[in-house]
Amino acid sequence: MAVFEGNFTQTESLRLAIVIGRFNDLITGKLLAGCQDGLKRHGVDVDPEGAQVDYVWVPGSFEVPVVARQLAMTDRYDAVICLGAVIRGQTPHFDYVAAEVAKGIAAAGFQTGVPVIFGILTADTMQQALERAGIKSNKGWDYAMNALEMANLMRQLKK
Ligand code: INI
Repeated sequence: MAVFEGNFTQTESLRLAIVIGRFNDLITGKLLAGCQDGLKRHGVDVDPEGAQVDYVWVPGSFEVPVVARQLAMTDRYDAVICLGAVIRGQTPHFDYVAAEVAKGIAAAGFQTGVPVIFGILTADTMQQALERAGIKSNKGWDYAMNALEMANLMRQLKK
């Protein structure tokens, strides 16, 4: 028998897609920068003109799942990373958006068999979101690592 675990070192042949919500782009832009930094420092060519990463911008987090599913269905990608920022306001809008995005991203991965990374930051305030998008740490880096680990793991499991 065996133990399977994804690594972060065999990255040169990976193909990734990153879907980014433009809503709260002060935050999502920083998440994207953290994500690219993590990928780059693990050997991934993050240049949009290069062969490894495609980028797709959508209006907001609510639109992320349908695009993530479409990308995953193409069979072109080892993982799809979803980046968004849902920040609680004065209305219940937050709850609707956050719940649907979480369900939709889970469904996109489950239906296609491609790892779809849940990089949607949910926060009560802009300050809280900023702290997780670069002021203290940058969750974008973690999402990059999650994608590399899952992409490598799935390749191992398919052999
Ligand atoms: N989209 C976000 O990504 N974050 C939010 O905090 C947010 N709020 O709170 O409204 C948000 N709304 C837009 C939504 O994602 C859709 O783009 C819009 O409803 C059109 O479908």
